[in-house]
Amino acid sequence: MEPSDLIWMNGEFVAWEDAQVHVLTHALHYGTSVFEGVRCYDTEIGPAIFRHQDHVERLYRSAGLYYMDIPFEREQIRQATLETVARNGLRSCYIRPLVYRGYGTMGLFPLEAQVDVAVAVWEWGAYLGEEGKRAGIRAKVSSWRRISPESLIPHAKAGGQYLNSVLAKIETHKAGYDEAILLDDHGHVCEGSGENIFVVQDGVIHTPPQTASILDGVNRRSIIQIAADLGFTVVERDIARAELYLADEVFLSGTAAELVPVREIDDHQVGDGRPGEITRAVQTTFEDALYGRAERYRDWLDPVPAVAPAAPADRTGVA
Ligand code: PPE
Repeated sequence: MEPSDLIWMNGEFVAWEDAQVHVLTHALHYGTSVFEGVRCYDTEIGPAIFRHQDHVERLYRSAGLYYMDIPFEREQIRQATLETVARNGLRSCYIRPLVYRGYGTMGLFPLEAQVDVAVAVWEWGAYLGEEGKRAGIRAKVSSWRRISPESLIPHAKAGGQYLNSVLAKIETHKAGYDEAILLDDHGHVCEGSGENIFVVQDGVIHTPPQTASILDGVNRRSIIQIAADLGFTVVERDIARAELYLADEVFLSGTAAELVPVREIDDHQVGDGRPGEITRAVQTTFEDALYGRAERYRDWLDPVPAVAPAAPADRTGVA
């Protein structure tokens, strides 16, 4: 990864290499953390964070689902994030807000373990490759099912839950594919290891519903809105595995990945093996929204104020 200069930790800026935790940090042992993945783009109106408030909101909801009280207000986290991007002198970057149970308490009863917060930013290119975004990727349906709502909370973006994605990712990587598609515990199509999924058939866009153990993706919502604005019909419904193979077009969406066409699934070519027309149309408008080229979606951008990069350990004034 590409280190930047400063990381915000519990209200202070610390040097990248000093942003450390104790080995007995609760979250390291039990996965008791929640996080976000957010991106800042060098847009038409300057550096701006895409759907920032929506990500902050989901962070608080994920924390709440695991009974974690974040010791900062939403607006403090938002300001800290804007300042972290600005002070690192970055015009575009990936942003990782992290809330985790810290050092001082061991054992599975976590409510007395302190809750720490960090925001890190760094330059991170196309998650599934530039070529993947352009020409499409090859996916495999994982033998691992997506975490069930009977055991965990698919709607929470929680650290420990990602062991499920990690297993699926390793399996598909070893088998020579670019990405995993997970089914839910009923065998319906759920999502990628770190992306939501869309399936186009006969001109209609389908995506699994909230009840299919998905993470409620911020980009999923953006794509549903953009597709509707472009005049396409979007239907949220259960999708059978075979529909992946029979689809005209399939694509994935996520903050890290952005919008990525899928050209092959389990060695079945999707459509003619090239990104389809609907995928292209939605991708173009989506990227216009990310880069501030589409007036209509300017509300989705949270501009980063100009701040001179500063030395480590300066107080932010928001703690
Ligand atoms: N499902 C999962 C399981 C998921 O992790 C993500 C984001 C999504 C769907 C899409 O959500 P959204 O980004 O709000 O549209 N995955 C994040 C983490 C990736 C990582 O490797 O770390 C991301 O894209 O930032």
